Amino acid sequence: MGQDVAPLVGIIMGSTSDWETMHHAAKILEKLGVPHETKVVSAHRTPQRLYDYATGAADRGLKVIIAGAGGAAHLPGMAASMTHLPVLGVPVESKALKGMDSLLSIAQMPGGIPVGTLAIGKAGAINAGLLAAAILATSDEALSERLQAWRAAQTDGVATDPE
Ligand code: RP5
Repeated sequence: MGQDVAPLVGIIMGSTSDWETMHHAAKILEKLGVPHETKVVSAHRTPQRLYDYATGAADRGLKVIIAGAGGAAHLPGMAASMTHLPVLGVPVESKALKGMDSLLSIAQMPGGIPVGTLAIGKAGAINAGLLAAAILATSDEALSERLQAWRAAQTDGVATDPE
């Protein structure tokens, strides 16, 4: 998004290697005209960066955080533990366990600190973007109309015949 627009959604990921998946969240937000930012923030390798990001997110004007990570994916849960903003977790497909490790790490939060967990990989990243937009659209009529138009176009794009 334009540099001069304050981001409403923060997309964070554990590694630059997650961008291949997480850019799908950014792409859908771009399409829907939702200002967002993207950062590499690792729970394991850059814990201080995570602390600073999560504790400062609300004060900087962010409304939703999308966090993608793979393997022992602590990023979404740790981020959620340090902010009251809604956190959407995207399990990135890992090499060893195809993302099942990421999915379970993100989904199995103990009661009290929720993370809205999406599907593994690209579908999860797209849906995290759509869900973030839907959350923001509850108090933004123009965005709500753009989101509804996007969904209607998707519906119109579904063929009736398989070939
Ligand atoms: C996690 O480890 C990241 O979220 C990434 O999915 C995974 C592998 O990271 P790299 O070794 O590719 O940097 O922390």
